[in-house]
Amino acid sequence: MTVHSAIIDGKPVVAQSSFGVVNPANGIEIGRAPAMGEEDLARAIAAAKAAFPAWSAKSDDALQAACIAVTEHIKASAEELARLITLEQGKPLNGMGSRWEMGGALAWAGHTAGLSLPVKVLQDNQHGLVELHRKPLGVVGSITPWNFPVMIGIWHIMPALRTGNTVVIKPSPLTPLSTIRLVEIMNEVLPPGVVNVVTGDDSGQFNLGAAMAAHPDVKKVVFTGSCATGQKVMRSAAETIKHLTLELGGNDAAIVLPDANPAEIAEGLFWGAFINNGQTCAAIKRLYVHESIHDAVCDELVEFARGIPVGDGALEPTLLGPIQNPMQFAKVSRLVADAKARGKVLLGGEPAEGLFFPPTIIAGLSNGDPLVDEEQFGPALPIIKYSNVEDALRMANDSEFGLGGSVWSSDIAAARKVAARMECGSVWINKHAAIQPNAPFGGVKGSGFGVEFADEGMKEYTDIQVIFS
Ligand code: TXE
Repeated sequence: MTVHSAIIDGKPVVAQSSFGVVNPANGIEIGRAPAMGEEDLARAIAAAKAAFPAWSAKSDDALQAACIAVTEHIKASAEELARLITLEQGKPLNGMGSRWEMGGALAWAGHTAGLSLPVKVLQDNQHGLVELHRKPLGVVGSITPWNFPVMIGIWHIMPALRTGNTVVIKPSPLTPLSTIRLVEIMNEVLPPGVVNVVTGDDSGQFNLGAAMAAHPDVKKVVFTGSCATGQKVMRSAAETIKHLTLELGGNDAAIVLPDANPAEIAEGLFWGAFINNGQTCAAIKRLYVHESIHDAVCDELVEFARGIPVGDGALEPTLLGPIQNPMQFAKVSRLVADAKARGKVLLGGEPAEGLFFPPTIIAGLSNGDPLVDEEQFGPALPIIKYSNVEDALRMANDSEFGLGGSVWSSDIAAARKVAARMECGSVWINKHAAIQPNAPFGGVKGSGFGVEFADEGMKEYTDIQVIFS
């Protein structure tokens, strides 16, 4: 079995041991990644640190040109990367799958390359000139999850590079191969050491992510993953007072107002919930529907969901693949088994073969039921009936999370008023999870802090220096 090499200082690196990466569609090992230790991590961070002075000294135009070149170079390998994502992540090539993920990755890379944080003049008068400069931080540590390995890697790496930082990325042990390949491709056009990748399997005493978050030469950690691990990152980073961006879990609520048109919104609701099999930080994870249209919305949603082909993501017609890993499969199975005893299964409800779990829709649930309160992060949607909007808002906001939310209505002005009262970082009207590179994205409450994307996201990779003259 091929052992893929990590990339440190522009060179391929293997470790003494390796770990297997499995295709979730069939359980077959598709490759191995290096199980790296403390010395490998130290080398990667040292390489990024050594590359920093020259990279950060580049002019803004030169950084921009380099980021455009990186984007163009990735574009040439988009199909290869999409196929690798499908192999290790399980998502389909088509639909909102790996080709879509690569489209997103390129859109974000291109947009970020085009941004700029010029010097801002705060004052220029007889009392003097006061300028606000944005300075890169140094080595940025990126820790990514398994749901969108390449797109989230791009979200972390590109703003760091654009602002003059260097990077060490550590992908999830479940999906390391597409990140390794991404970094390999980037290294074909970047100076050595500017972007490095290290891999480890989170087993045993040594945890690569934790060590990265504690390392004194890493000046910032950008982390996307679970709340529990985010807390650990925060603790590890405290000793060295690192900058942090934490994009943690979510339990997004969607509120369907009484004037919504069930037939018109069914498709948007379905993909808002089942995008990437529900394994998406900002997906609909609780659906609140007004009693007057509850049954019609359930019927339309189930009707739409019945037509979705589930299978091996490598087959062109597939639109939903397997759950990515056994831990997640067990979590979804547990929550669905519990919900079946409490509510009414409208669709699915029984695990299929291997890691396949059919789209599952369960009505008759309420806040307090585990499938409603916990982040299921899988293809199982709870529906909660409500009778007045105040109740719906109270239930939607009664969560430790605050990533995204949505309101569905034929009256946009009314929907905007409800949206403004939701406690979350992004609210969409008549759509969900429709993130875009020119709008900042981040969570409130337990979903983390700091934003990604747009100027606001780039600023998080800089320190402010004010020069008074
Ligand atoms: O995440 P982890 P897991 C949620 C989802 C899922 C749960 C667990 O609910 O069921 O998280 O998934 C690295 N210090 N999300 O276990 O552990 C790890 O190697 C630093 C939501 O996969 O958070 C991986 O690279 N890093 C989420 C990354 O952290 C550590 C996406 C994320 O893994 C570490 C994924 C440590 N001590 C899961 N231990 C989203 N926001 O979209 C592990 N890691």
